[in-house]
Amino acid sequence: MGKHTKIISLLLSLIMVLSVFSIVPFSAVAEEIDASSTGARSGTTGDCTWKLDGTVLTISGSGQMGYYDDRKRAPWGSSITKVILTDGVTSIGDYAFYNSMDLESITLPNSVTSIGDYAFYNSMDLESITLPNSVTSIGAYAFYGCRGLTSVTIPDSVTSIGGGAFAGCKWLTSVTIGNSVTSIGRNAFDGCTGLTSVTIGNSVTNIGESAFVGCTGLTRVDIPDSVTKIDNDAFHGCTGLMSVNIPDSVTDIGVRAFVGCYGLTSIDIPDSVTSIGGSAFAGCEGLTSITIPESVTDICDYAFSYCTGLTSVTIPDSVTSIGDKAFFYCTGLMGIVIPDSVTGIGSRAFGYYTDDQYWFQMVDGFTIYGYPGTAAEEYANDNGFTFIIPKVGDADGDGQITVMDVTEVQHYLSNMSTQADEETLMFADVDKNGVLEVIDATFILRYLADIEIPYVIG
Ligand SMILES: [Ca+2]
Ligand SMILES: [Ca+2]
Repeated sequence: MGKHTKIISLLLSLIMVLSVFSIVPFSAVAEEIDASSTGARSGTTGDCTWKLDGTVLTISGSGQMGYYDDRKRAPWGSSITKVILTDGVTSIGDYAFYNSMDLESITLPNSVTSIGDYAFYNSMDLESITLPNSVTSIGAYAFYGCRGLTSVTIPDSVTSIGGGAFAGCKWLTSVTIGNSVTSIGRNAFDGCTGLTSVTIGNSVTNIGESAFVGCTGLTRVDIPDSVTKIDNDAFHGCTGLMSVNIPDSVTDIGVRAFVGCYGLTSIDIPDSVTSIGGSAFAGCEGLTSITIPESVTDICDYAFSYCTGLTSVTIPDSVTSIGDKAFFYCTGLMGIVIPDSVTGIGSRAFGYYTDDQYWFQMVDGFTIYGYPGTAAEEYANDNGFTFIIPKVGDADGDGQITVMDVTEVQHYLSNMSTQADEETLMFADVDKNGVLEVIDATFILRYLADIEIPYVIG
């Protein structure tokens, strides 16, 4: 068949399809497209009135619109393309434009203070919306599935963003959250895969549960210092996230808060954080070192599991418990220093991974540094790991003071690669000033030459 023959036969079949439809009376089609179940073209809604002109809906009056729900839908139906709200209307009712997939434009007057739950649910043709500076609340699922929206500015008047408010807005690339919002509801931006930029206002205290889950396009987030809680799953699966700051106002990092953020290469946990939730950083393969702040007492189960890039972990003596599999499958980690404050170590907390057949395997050569009679020694003995008591001056952590330790310090100071991680190297901080310097190496050399030094080595 030639190219033209193909086009002609396509046209013919189209005409046939059209002729089938032309049998149906036009008025019936029109009714199905335009009007509501009642067929009404105008009426009242709450304190206001509404009128349909073709597919253009005008709502006027002063006061609130009516509220609708799953069973009682708005009388104007869902085939509208444009909405005009006149000044004086104070709310957009729940379910007002639910599933209005053809809605392309709406203008909100400065009198609107609230946007109801599910108000624009699935209005996927809506490409932009300007929220006036009178809006104080955005309801749950208000803009759920509005795939046409590319950017949203939440004005400073808004104090709350409901759960799921912008979930599934796939083409949303930028969001600015105003300075009066105190709480970002759960799943508020769930699955906004196109989101690359988010600005969080400085009144937000809680980043809600699953607020940014699956926002794979996010590369950077600045959390303002008003935030005290990063809730469970807040940034779960934000695989593109390369930079996030946790300000020192944050006390809680929820369960799975950053799980699977494998683009993160570093994270500073401030010393305001008291609790690191289970699996909080699990699967953050890009992290190379972690310093647990002195404020943390519990490292929960799986907190840093599957962080395969980790080579150095610093645990302060505020920590009393390390949960089950807290550092499981951290195959880059060759050793860990456990302070004597730790009284409980969970099952396979560190030094283990699973092979292709899902059998537990021990990380070859994994060494535990700790003190006699502690949970660390018990864990090492129970699992058969090498256990070494830290010695001052033992930079390579092999349990002996030799000239190799001096070399190790010198390598570190000249930015050459070292055998030991930074945590172990700090055993060579002879003068205990928290910094590894030439003088520390000198003290070790003098010790080896039996020259008296003002510090204890070994
Ligand atoms: Ca040594
Ligand atoms: Ca020093």
